[in-house]
Amino acid sequence: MARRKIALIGAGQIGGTLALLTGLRKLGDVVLYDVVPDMPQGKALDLQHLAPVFQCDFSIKGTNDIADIEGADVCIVTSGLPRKPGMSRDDLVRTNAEIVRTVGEGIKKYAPNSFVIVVTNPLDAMTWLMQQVTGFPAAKVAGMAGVLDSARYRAFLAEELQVSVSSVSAFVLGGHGDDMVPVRSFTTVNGVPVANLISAERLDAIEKRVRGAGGEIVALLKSGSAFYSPAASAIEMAESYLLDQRKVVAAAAQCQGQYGVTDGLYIGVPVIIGAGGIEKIVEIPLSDAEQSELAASVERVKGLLALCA
Ligand code: TXD
Repeated sequence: MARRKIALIGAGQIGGTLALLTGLRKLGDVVLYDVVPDMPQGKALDLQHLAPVFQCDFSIKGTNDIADIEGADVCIVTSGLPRKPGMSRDDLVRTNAEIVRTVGEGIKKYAPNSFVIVVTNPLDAMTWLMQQVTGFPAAKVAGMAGVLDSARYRAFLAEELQVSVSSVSAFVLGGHGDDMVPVRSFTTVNGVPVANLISAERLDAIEKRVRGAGGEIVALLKSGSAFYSPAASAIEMAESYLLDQRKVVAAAAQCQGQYGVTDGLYIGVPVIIGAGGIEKIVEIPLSDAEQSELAASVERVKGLLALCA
């Protein structure tokens, strides 16, 4: 059986890390595309030299021609500008909307059967725009943010309790913004509700840090934003699709009434990802507070869509 083909649209900090992780996880062959002349070719050559060291057989092509993504099974889109200190994710909307519109046309033309994972911020609006531009079925266009935000929640809880990260299960839903919704009522440590293990005050502080975790990294890096954990999170979604793992993760998916969200809006919800893409949106009972926080997050995302038109 031929190796699968993964197209990475954007070869910057996250794109380059995606290429590395795709090779190490042996997910398939890689096309690394960017508009910066020669840069993706340089990163691809570097990764080709890595392959023998880690004994991972995969081909990788760096290119400035989007036609080279022809026939890709998965497209992971990171093309766009990252935040600078003091900027919100939403400040990127106009610039990145133009970029996403351009690459979306290329994906529609050259990879019409691919599963598209959008990473570019503002995430929920860019994922909605990608689905609009490609016209792909909603199940084949998803946004990566919930896996990352949930991982941040899990990491902080594991640190607080001094337990293995693999023992912590968490959901962070809603838009990928400061109003994201850590769902405390469904966050557990090996099945034990986290509220039974950590005080409400500490959980409030941890959840505040989760919402601000992206900005905390931007402030420390001074230029650029997080890239290792976003790349790893997108790889988990791609792997669940390519290997039909049917993992239940938080991801930006198109809602048609679920969680009271209608008119095809993309927002972070629990989903099953398998060979069909977003196989199902899983509806979990939220507390009144969690539901109203989600509704507020939805309103913010709606406001961004108007700026994408
Ligand atoms: O959880 C999440 N979804 C977020 C997403 C987590 C962290 C970063 N988030 C966003 O991802 C960030 O705000 C940006 O919008 C994207 C990509 O972040 P990255 O750190 O990888 O940015 P870089 O290093 O600037 O890389 C972006 C690349 C860069 O090399 C540009 O030349 C390229 O995108 N680019 C393009 N490639 C192809 N086609 C076009 N039109 C294009 N325009 C820019």
